[in-house]
Amino acid sequence: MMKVDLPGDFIYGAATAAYQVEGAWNEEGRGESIWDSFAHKKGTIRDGSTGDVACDHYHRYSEDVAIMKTLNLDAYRFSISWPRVLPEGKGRINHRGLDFYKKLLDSLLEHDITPYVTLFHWDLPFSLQDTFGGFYSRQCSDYFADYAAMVAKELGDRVGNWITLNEPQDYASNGHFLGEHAPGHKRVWEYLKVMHHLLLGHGKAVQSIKAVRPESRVGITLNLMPVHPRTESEKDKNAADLADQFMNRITLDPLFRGSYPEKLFHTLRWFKPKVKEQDWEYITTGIDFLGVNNYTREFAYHAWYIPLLHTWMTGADIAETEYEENGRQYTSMGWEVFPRGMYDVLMRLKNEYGNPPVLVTENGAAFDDAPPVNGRVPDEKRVQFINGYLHMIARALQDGADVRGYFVWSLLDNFEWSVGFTKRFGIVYVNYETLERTIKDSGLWYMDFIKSQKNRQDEGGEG
Ligand code: IFM
Repeated sequence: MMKVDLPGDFIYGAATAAYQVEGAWNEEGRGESIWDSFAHKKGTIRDGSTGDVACDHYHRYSEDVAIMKTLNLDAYRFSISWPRVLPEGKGRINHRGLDFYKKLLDSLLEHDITPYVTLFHWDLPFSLQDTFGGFYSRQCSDYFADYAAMVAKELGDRVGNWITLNEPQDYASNGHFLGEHAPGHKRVWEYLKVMHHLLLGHGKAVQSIKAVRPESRVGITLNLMPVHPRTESEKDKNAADLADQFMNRITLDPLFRGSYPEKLFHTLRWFKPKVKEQDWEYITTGIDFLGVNNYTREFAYHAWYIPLLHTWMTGADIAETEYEENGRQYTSMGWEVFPRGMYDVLMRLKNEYGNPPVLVTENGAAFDDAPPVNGRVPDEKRVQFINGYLHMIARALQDGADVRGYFVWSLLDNFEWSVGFTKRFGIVYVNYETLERTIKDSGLWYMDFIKSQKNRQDEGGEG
């Protein structure tokens, strides 16, 4: 096990998202989301499952908060289901939905666990999709900002840290380009427009939250990963550069530089969004922290039909099981375990994007866990995974990156989007029949790790 030393004020957390854990999909006034309608359609989810019940976190949140306390977590990142609080996406407020979040927040605060609240983790109110085309329409950015302001007003006495969007690039590409996620569109022409409207919505939301709660800290979470050429050929290098623009710079450049990556916009020039001068004022609104989700790296290669294509396109083809190939370990998503990628992403932010304060808002792995035996779930590979990535975070910190915290994905095994319950990312095992929770060995390891980091600091050994 690699030794990891992190700073005294480093934040240790775990993350989830509403549709993946809450369940209670049609209870107490919740409206329908695009994920409800998508998952209810035959053939969309690998195991035919839905998030109707998921982990039943909606009814079992007290038990889950108690688990977080046992794990010594400082913080919990979760998301608000937009249609639970605004069933039509705008206008009428569902106070019973807000009450759920108030109870969850009160319980966290009583246990001294700091909430980090994501406002949009992909479960768009169905009615906004149906009526306006969702984020394909510019209007949606205003509805998002209004929703953010309403939630900040209602919950801002309990929440100091907001994350506007989770992984906008993933939402736009999987939902509107590949059609693997809700709303299930395979429409290449929607990708850049949806991206732009999401980023615009983010900027407007930062401003609307600050207008209501000036003291709040607001950030955005991006999925970032190194993209390497598959070979050293010029063609593959060009493909890697373009793929990097498609996956990483599509969000980083607008947020931190006030521009879109040129080569990508040239390649997709027929599908460019309408960008107004004023949009940049919103999009570049200062953030208090950047959320980074990193799991793996990508390889890119040239293809004659569209040089943009690379292994990411086969992401639709998620593996059946974990495996090893050429000395490399792959998770059961088929994602290469590549801790060095975390270091590279963090150093890139330092060197190329002004070294923003970073929270690693997601990192973790799906492995083929067996059900508990005598209350134990041995998941050594996940322990190695988390330890390896934390080690790289510590290295990036030593080399000057400004990393403030780490949230493991995920607290619980949960509904993994298009592959349903076939993948387990949790540090806590969930039996989907009984909904019983069992802390896996990785959870016990994380619990001890957090404690030992804090003990070291108490003993004055920090640094
Ligand atoms: O489960 C997802 C999460 O919702 C967003 N980031 C990646 C995770 C693993 O695929």
